[in-house]
Amino acid sequence: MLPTITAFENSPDRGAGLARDMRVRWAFEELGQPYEVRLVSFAAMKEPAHLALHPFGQIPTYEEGDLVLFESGAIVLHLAERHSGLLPDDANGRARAIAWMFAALNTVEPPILEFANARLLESDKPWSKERLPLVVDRVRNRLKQLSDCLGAADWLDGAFSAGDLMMVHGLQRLKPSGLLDEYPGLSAYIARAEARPAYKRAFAAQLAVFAGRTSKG
Ligand code: GTB
Repeated sequence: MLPTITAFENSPDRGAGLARDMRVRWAFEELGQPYEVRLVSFAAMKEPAHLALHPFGQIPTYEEGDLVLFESGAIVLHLAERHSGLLPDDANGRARAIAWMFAALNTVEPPILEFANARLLESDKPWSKERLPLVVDRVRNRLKQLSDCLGAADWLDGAFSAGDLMMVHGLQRLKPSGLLDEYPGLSAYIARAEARPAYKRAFAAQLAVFAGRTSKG
């Protein structure tokens, strides 16, 4: 039995690759491991069968035999630990790559999500205009720090790792805002990641879900 992940049946991003199944698909592709996808509707995600896999009723989930996982970071780490290709062999390099995964999830992504929510969900609030610049400043601060840290390197710490995978996918959420244009080093970093054959395969697979829906009308 192949491992099975869940993904949106009808992703609100219309196949832009921003939903978090994309991270897991990308990891599978980098590691050369086959997988299956079960598509779930928004309603099904809140049903007991899915809640038994994911306590918060979200995607992605991961099932492999007796093992059920949720949280994209935990799933990518699980895959990276079991197959070679996304974590360095040496113990210290491995620990640093995992630290970058946590940095992506805990330090860089939160202000990005706060910004996305402020734009999407709070723009009609009377206080929104006053708050938004503060939220944008927090994003800019992190992008500057990350850009300085990356410098002229291709990847965050040596070879491409699960840390880069998680970081790039978090940063991509900013694309529509234009903020990334202020950091050419980060834009080039994202472009390098998107040029990877594994990324392209994963992107095409999730886009096919959206294309399949639209061709059915
Ligand atoms: N911390 C969890 C993880 O990393 O796995 C977060 C999982 C999560 O946020 N899942 C979202 C979900 O299931 C989909 S990816 N939401 C449904 C719900 O909560 O009811 C987040 C996402 C959604 C949509 C876009 N988009 O349209 O651009 C981008 C990202």
